[in-house]
Amino acid sequence: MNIRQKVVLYNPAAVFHTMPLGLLAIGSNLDPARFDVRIIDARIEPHPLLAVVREAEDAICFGVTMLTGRPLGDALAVLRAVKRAYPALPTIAGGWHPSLFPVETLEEASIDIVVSGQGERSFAELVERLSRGETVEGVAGTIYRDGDRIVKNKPRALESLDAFTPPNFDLIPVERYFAFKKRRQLDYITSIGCNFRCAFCADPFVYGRDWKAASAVRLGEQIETLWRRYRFTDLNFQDETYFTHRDRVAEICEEFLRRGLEFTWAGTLRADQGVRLPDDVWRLCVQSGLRRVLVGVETGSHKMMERIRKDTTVDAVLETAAKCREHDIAVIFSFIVGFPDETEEEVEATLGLIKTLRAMSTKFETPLFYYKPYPGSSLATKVAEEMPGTLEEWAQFDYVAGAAGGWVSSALRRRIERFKFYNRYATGLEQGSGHPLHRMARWRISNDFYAAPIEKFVVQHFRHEQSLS
Ligand code: B12
Ligand code: SF4
Repeated sequence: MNIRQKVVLYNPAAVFHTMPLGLLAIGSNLDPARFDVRIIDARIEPHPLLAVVREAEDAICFGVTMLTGRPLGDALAVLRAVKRAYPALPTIAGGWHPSLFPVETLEEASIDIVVSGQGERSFAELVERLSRGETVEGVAGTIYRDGDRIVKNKPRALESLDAFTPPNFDLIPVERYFAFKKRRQLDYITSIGCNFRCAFCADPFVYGRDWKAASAVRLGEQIETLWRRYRFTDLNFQDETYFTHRDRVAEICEEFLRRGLEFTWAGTLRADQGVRLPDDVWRLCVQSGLRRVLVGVETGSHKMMERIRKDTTVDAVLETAAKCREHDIAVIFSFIVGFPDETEEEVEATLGLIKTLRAMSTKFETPLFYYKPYPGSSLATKVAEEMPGTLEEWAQFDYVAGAAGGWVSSALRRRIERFKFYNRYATGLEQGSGHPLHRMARWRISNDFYAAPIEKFVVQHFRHEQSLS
């Protein structure tokens, strides 16, 4: 007889096929001898709602991870269906949105418990309680509804990832993710939180500027096991700031090299970290397979960098860019525009920096996003009246279409939209560098001429696609 109790976890629909690392983390920290963890990911499952309702029938709880925006809307639809089918089944919400808004999340009748912040330990304790039919009173890191009351247990301090069982990728069909991604790329996370304080980012609110990481030797062991098992060819580190400790970065590279692991890898880098990284560590990174870094630049204006508390400089961005070019590393420099009170001059400084970076290397990409406010930050308080109030409204909050906030003038919005379009095609990555659209886009960007954007109308008419910016 199977005495393992079933725990069903759901990853809502979203763009891209990044592996569900949050659910893998919490699912892997339940005792496999006692709990049978089923992860259903709407991005790869043909009939996710049916699968959830079928699996949840004999489960002891149902957990959902929630990102703000469309994934939240999908999560709510599934939670409501599960609650309708099994009113007594405890439902748990975790991840970024519930961590930012635990009380508002619990106002939704189909959610019983919220796990705020790092989930491994809180979820394991919670499931223990539920498996014994006990209440969750006193389980740190959780907030729950008790009748009409919302009860907040004390928060849980962040723990090093070394304290947990590493993610068991057998809980998901890894080959199917490879197929959707069209490459044998494994996603992995080596640290949680971030020490910085950027005023537009969710991380400082959720993790209180704390940062905890797995040690290099342990990571080396885990990655070697996974590489031998899945033979991935690329490793995508999803850390907020992978390059936080340069010694750890160097040690991880040495682990990869010492173990003879052969794959490329990518990670997140702040511009100031790039400046501080010694040349021998840059070389070690490249030697161990570094192919690309993601640098959140956000703005080309010094004043705006200060207002958003980025704690770095435009010069640092350019210096890091020069180093990446020297070491032949690809970079995604991501930018944000449309901050409240951002002046035209500041926007122009951002567009100017994008042009400078793009001209430095064909391996540099420069996606541009519109600012979206989150409460708690000094920036968001300036546009408080435009912010959603309820869970339902947050679910409608459209990130993917990338609309500008109501505070951005229509003239500026038009300027940005046209710049984004031509900037994208000017790289030559979309159509190939000899294509007429590419040549036209380069000419427009170089001459700052965006009137009568016929190419834009034509492309948008024939191509309906979803992107994150
Ligand atoms: C991969 C990723 C995505 C993937 C999502 C993959 C998926 N699973 O569906 C994709 C590409 C779709 C995505 C999209 C976006 N993302 Co994103 N993304 C990430 C990223 C880089 C990694 C997430 C991850 O796997 N982390 C590793 C795991 C282990 O951590 P975790 O998910 O937080 O899980 C832990 C806890 O949260 C908790 N937990 C999580 N789920 C659950 C569930 C239960 C039941 C429990 C108990 C606990 C629990 O326990 C876990 C272990 O400790 C994070 C940054 C980061 N490092 O986390 C940003 C991040 C989550 N994204 C962010 C943003 C802003 C976006 C976009 C808006 C980007 C954009 N400009 O367009 C879009 C929005 C999506 C949309 N609305 O459609 C923000 C926060 C967004 C928010 N408030 O929800 C983050 C934090 C980045 C940042 N610092 O700004 N993203
Ligand atoms: S460095 Fe990145 S993760 Fe850290 S607070 Fe700033 S934007 Fe957020």
